[in-house]
Amino acid sequence: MAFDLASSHCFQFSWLLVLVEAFTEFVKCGKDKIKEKVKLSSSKLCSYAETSNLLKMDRSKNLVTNLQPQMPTDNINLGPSANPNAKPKDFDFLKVIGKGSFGKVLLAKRKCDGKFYAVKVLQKKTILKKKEQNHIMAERNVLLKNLKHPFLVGLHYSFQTSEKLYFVLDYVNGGELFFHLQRERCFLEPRARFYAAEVASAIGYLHSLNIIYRDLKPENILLDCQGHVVLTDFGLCKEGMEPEETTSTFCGTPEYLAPEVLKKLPYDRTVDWWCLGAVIYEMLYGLPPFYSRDMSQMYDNILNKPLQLPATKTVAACDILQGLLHKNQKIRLGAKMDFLEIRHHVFFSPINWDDLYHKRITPPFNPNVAGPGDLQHFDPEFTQETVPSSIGRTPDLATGTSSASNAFLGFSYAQSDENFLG
Ligand code: ISQ
Repeated sequence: MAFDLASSHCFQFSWLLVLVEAFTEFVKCGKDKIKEKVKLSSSKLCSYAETSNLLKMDRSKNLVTNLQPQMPTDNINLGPSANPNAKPKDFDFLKVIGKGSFGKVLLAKRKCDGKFYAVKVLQKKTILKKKEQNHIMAERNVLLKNLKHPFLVGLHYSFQTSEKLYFVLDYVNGGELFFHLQRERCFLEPRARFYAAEVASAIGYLHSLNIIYRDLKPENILLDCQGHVVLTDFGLCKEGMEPEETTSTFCGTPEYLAPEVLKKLPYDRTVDWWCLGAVIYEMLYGLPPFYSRDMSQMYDNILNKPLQLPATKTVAACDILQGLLHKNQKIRLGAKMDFLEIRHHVFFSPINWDDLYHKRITPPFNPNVAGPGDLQHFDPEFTQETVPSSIGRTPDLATGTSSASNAFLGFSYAQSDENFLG
């Protein structure tokens, strides 16, 4: 009998987190350690009346208290986005439209209704091999939080086979902000302000849920068909960060690494405001701040070189860049009041934030896409790649009892059916 948390209104995200944590630990440390963890987790869980009921239900099914290595993974549906009936065969996979930290994003057409989606496909094995399962767990947990914001990519549902994870996302075809920026070298201030405000609004929302985005860069900022910003790639989001907390896990893109991240010091949500500063800087000046072709020189610049702002921009623009790109995270703009400080900065004074949120501001640039199948704004480097080679040819195990499979409980589970791999 299926254990369907998604349809239970007792569903608590904290409950899910503890389970996921436990299973991750299982793969990493083996059975003994996980039993300990589950014991601990159970007592934590029992403080919630509703989850306590769920736990009792689990006990009768040996799902939580009697973890065995052979535990089946094909009948657990933990999250609101998991679709137990979905399978790869539901889609025609057409093109590679992006490469993320853990996998690829494919343009896919759903056979039943002809709708286009961006399907993010992640290899469980790769993730485990890279010992990055915690990160992908973070991605999944973040996605399972049912995030909804006008400038965050929408997740329709998720599913898995024994080898892969699939996230069915909105297909956004206005192109990467980076793609447009490269074509135009730099943007004028009003255009940069508009994108920066939509990005800041999405980051503010994530922060309000204790999620740090961490990997803000132009490649992760897409435009929709109208020209509004859509942030993608939650693979590196760090969740569950209370305002005072920090983390020292290294993640990010070299150009936009904040000094504290480079130094592997603990960092907090102000890292996202540094990245916003880096994006604004690149939009206005055409290159990342502290840029050097020599990577080690650039690292040194980020750590030691004072920010230089050629006086071709307004005082407001220079001031927000100085504030966001402060090497000391304690005095960086956003360190005290987070998003509030950013929205009240004079650089954003022309922005009506309520209008912005409701997409009542006409975007400064219309990507002019012909339709959902229009790939003109995607880098040919991706779009010319054929699907078969890009998602790998490894056979998918049918049993789902490997440690790779066990590590990804929480997705709906479909029998292997990946003939499209060729
Ligand atoms: C949605 N549409 C186009 C490209 C994408 C890349 C990553 C995630 C979602 C996407």
